[in-house]
Amino acid sequence: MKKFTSSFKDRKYYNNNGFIVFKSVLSEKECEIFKKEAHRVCKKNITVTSNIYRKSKKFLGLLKNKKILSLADSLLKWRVIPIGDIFFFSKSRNMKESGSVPHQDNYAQRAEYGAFMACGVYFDDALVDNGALRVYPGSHKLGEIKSQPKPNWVYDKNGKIIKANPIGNNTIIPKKFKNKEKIVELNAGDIVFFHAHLIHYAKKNNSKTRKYRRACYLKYIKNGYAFWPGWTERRVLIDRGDFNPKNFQKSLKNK
Ligand SMILES: O=C(O)CCC(=O)C(=O)O
Repeated sequence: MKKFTSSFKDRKYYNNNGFIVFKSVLSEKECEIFKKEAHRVCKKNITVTSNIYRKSKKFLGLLKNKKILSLADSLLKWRVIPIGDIFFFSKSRNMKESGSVPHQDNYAQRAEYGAFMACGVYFDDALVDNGALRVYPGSHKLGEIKSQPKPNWVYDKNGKIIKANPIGNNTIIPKKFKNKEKIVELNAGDIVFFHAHLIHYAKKNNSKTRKYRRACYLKYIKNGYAFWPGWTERRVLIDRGDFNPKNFQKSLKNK
């Protein structure tokens, strides 16, 4: 069976570039199940949906997926804890979605440099045509960059989300990174980890042939690190469900 841990080479790549792709982590069948589930829980409200795990046990399970957690732990060389997610339908020409603008995720949930990481899980192929993710390799090394934030969502008077604005805080791309943009094309089942300070964005899906670019971004914090949960999404620590108190007792006895 394929081993799902990051190697020394993977860590080196992630530390240098601020992101890394792992191919075929989910099967085609798993992707189909997650797509169906997203449509079931969101019904006709096809827009960017944060914390979809609060509506769905399947997505809660995705945050605790053993392969993803093992890759994440080994990449940061630290136990990571899930704190939330954000699901994108990226439906072609959808009026309720607007893609995203360049941003560093550390504006929406904040933590010490290097303590927080996102994991994009792709359920459809994501190519230039339907708005693949774009990153600025190495930009995470700059730390926090100036931005011009705007609200991510438009609400009705009852507080219900009507549509998503371009997601992100409009990071001002530093001059030396302006021509460094890299398009990360992915296939269904691939995942991409990225550092909380990596500048990234994705254009709106305007494809004539690819109806969706469904992806869920899982958010992880290093165990024991404090974080600010964000005003709108109010992230919380989520139990991974893989802590065995018996093993913990044993490890104390062996000390
Ligand atoms: O896939 C997208 O549309 C962009 C997602 C993104 O930038 C994010 O969740 O931080």
